[in-house]
Amino acid sequence: MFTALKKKLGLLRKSEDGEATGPIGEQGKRIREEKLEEICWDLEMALLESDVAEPVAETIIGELRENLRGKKIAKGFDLEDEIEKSLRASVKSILSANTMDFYSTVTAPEKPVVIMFVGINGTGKTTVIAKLASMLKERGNTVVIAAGDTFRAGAIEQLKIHGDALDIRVVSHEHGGDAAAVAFDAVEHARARHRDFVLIDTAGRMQTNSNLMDEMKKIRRVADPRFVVFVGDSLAGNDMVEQAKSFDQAVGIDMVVLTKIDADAKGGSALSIAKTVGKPIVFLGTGQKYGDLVPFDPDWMAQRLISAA
Ligand SMILES: Nc1nc2c(ncn2[C@@H]2O[C@H](COP(=O)(O)OP(=O)(O)OP(=O)(O)O)[C@@H](O)[C@H]2O)c(=O)[nH]1
Ligand SMILES: [Mg+2]
Repeated sequence: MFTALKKKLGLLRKSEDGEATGPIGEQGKRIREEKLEEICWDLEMALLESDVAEPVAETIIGELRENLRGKKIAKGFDLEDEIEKSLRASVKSILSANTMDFYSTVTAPEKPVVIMFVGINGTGKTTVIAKLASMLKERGNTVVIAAGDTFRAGAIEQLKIHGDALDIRVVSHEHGGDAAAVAFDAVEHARARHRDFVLIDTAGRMQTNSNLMDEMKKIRRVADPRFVVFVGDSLAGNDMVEQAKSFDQAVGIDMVVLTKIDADAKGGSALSIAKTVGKPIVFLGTGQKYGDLVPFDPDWMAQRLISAA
């Protein structure tokens, strides 16, 4: 991840001996001001290339500038190490600002706990629901899934395949039916049978499509979920921030799952979401199998973003 940043850091190491861009400064002194600015500029560009939103990149580089400015070039001073340390600390602090333990948050005495999943098309909502249903079941919970995507051809079938594989009840109506009614039925079904959780799947929709956004609001009104989870595709980069904000405005999101982390070479979306949307990231999707859903860990993510630079 952060491929562009890693490349820049690699180039810096080469230029530390002064070949390409001039030396960083004399031993015992501080880093030359022009050199410091050049480094900060380069790294800020690299962060932006890695899908880090502008204000977030500015914060990180601002902290780096302050840290480097105070450093004396002692014997054995390793600029790249200093930069890495500073970047990792900034990234970790951003990622740690708003965390939430999913299981302790969603565990409630009143059953069922209803959780609705929203997001634009193809981000991985249905897959996340299947993964989560599998996890909850493994933890001894009972789960009902609502096939609330009555819009896309094949969506109900897709969920039923998961339901069969996991031996979990999927409540569905016919294709084209009223999604809110499906969600309502699933909640009633779960209530009557004292099930622990209802996971409501919804159709993917662009945040700009007001009809579909209204339909989503209706599902929320009718099913009255305890939590709304925004599922974002990490490959969408900064677009995801806008999506999350729009969905939050429309239905109020409580938490975020970031998917396709395994395919994302840039990695900035986690930072951008954590800093600008203000909702905790609870899980990362790291593949297509049921087990590929890991609780979000700021340390792990900071390490993955910055190390091996
Ligand atoms: N590599 C990878 N692929 C994923 C991940 N999560 C989901 N996918 C894949 O992304 C594609 C879309 O996933 P879905 O779960 O159908 O997405 P959706 O948001 O329900 O899509 P719509 O209902 O059409 O809006 C599928 O091919 C999934 O296997 C992930 O974490 N990593
Ligand atoms: Mg789906």
